[in-house]
Amino acid sequence: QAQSDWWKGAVIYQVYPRSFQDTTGDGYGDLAGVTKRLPYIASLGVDGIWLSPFFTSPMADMGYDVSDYCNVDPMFGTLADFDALMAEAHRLGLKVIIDQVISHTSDQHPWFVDSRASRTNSKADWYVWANPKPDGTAPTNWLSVFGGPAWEWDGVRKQYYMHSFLASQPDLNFHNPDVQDVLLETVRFWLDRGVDGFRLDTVNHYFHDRLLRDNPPLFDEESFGLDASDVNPYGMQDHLYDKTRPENVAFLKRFRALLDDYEGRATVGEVGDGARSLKTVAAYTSGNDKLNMCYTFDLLGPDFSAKHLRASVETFGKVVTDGWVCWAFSNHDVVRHLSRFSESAEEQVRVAKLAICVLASLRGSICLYQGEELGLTEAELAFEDLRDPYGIRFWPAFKGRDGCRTPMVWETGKPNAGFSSAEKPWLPVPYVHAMQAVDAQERKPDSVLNHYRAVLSFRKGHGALRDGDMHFIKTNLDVLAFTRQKGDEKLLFVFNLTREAVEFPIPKAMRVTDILPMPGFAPLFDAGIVTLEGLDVFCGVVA
Ligand code: TEU
Repeated sequence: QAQSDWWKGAVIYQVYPRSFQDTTGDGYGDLAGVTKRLPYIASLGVDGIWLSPFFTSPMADMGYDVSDYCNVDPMFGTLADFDALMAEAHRLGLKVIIDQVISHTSDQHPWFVDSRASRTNSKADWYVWANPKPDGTAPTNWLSVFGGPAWEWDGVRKQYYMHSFLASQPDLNFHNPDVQDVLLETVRFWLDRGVDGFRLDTVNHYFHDRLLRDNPPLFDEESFGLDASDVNPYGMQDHLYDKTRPENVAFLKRFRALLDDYEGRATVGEVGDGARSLKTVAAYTSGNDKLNMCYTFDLLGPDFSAKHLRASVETFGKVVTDGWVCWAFSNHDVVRHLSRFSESAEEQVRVAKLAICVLASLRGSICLYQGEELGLTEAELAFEDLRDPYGIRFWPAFKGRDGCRTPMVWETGKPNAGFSSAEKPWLPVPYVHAMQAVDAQERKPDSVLNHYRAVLSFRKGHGALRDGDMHFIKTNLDVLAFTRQKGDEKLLFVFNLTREAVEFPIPKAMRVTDILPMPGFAPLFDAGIVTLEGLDVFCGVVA
């Protein structure tokens, strides 16, 4: 594999800096803390990290509301701390991807402060401003992802501005070339500082419909299995405006052209576009001249069935022939997957071990979210503990995203499990998590942590897993069966994701030449039949 293709099939570990390691005792994680823990991350056998935002921010959306793209928020440290992090990561052979949240800024960003001051200033058109409809209501019926209309009235300009997320996160106007230019300058700033790539937040939100057409209402179930009508009193909508239009694609080409001035840099775009995601991902990643890969919400829901996994992965394989996908079961926006996928506390360890086997055998790159390698479950928090504005708004129908953002747990016996010496960190450390801290799991050979290491090393050891072909096998059984193949190496995987045992006959056209047990699993194989227990996996070399 060429060095410049490092991202293709890579395993990327997502760090949420605010909750990773506090070195100052203020109760918030910081960049120096990430640096301190990089040897641990390297010990997992991952290829790199994705750092959630650490830029200057009023933190209305935990840093996804940036007020200075080219600086580090004092909460997280300084640019010098960032440089030290980069140097240590590279010394350890880890790539560093940073989060670029450029679809919107904070309302405290100087650009927006200028833009809102008058209708005639030089940045007047840098954001999406519009007059009310003739009846005095908002310009369109568009909705904010975080609830309510996507428009906020501004008393000074006497106009509305658009916000896809919080009202304190105004959307930039990408139709204005000056906006594109200034954003690409900030991207260059980080390229020059040596970052290996970017995760592009809400990349399908960059452009808006300039014709300001109302959207037809639509119930869209993408919101993490929650009934959308419970979460958002306005319901969800489909967009008339097609996010794969020429202007969207042209900007991604500009972005890529900039990256191509540098060696080995990569992008992963976050595409939460509901049923349209397939088409959007294909359009954004085709032709090797736009994004390198996209990240979708397909595996972030409650469904861990063979049917669902197959439907998602197989259709992406068919449609995104010319691009590359990045899969994840967890991130900082969704309920931790153990809490979504397991049916009882007793089976959690087994589900954790099986889930990483599934993820590690898929065609695509994969993102792990800090703490999943410890088998952490979603933290149960009281309303008083909540910090996520999205959760605070919709509690208790939607409890928000704090339950997956509680601190990493390092040392069982220490206050806050070694995360922070503060009396009260920004979110509490659940007692059950402290019991699962890294130090305790290091000592246990069969811990979830050591299992992750073994599985990631298994993936590394087989080129077919990293970027080989993937073919699903026709079967009437409720199993996820596929082959991965590269060159002479052809591996067969059979996953039983149900709780019932199942017998799977090896297809006639195949011959198992070797059994290659995935770490932690050893189903019976006899006379061409695999007997899988509930929650089990078979892997064999086939000819
Ligand atoms: O998320 C984009 C996104 O669509 C999510 O808002 C998702 O729908 C929501 O979290 C459901 O729980 C990105 C970031 O990952 C998220 O943390 C930010 O809040 C959001 O963008 C706005 O920047």
